[in-house]
Amino acid sequence: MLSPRTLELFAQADSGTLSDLTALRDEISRFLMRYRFGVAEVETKLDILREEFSLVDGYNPIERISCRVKSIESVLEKADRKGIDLDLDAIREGLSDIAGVRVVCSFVSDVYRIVQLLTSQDDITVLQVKDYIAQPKPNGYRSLHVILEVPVFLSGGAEPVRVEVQFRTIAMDFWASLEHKTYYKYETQVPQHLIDGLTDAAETAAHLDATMEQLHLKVRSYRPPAPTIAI
Ligand code: 0O2
Repeated sequence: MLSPRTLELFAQADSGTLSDLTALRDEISRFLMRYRFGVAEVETKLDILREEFSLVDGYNPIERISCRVKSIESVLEKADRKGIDLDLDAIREGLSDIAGVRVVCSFVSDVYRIVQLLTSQDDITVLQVKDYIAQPKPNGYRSLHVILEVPVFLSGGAEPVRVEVQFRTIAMDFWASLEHKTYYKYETQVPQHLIDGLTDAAETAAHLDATMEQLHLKVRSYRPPAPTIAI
């Protein structure tokens, strides 16, 4: 739905301006389309791993996968904030999180296993790894971020597309979503007691992850005793 202001601008524009706007719209659509395809490629790879694990292992290490491509408004806002030229080539080079995939795993060991299985695939190029699980941020944020390139096969040939994949456990995801909501609500003026509370909660979540993993290993290695036969 176009806003009244946009409709007014359209009414005032001459035919040259209108065709420039149409060309710009098409260019932006093509720009974002590649990222949608890149996300779909990564999601398919993760779905295949998830399904194979469920069938072969009877155990699913991936709890959920979510994907998003930033809106053009948010791409332009971030490029502007980072001092990147508002030119699509410069933005493609300068921003690594236009396409994003988030993978939530049950346990920390699953995170590393899935990262390894995904990033060792032949057509994936890893550009950067930030391991905030091994080295959490000072506020307690934990996740493992991989910036990778995946080829997207278009009519003109293969094109590498950059995708940021965030891997975390359920507990890390729970924490990150509350922390994000807190900052959104207080708009950076978060009271110190809430900041401290979140940092403590991140430690509690990490402790829960470790305890749950130990219990999970015990349950997986448990073999029920053979039934005794009464004579
Ligand atoms: P959104 O809307 O989730 O995409 P960058 O700002 O990405 O250019 P930076 O800060 O070095 O560079 O990237 P980093 O550390 O890899 O973090 C990028 C993303 O990780 C963020 O994206 C968040 O999604 C997540 N993240 C990082 N730190 C925190 C944190 O302290 N709390 C929470 N809740 N999430 C975090 P965006 O662009 O901020 O947002």
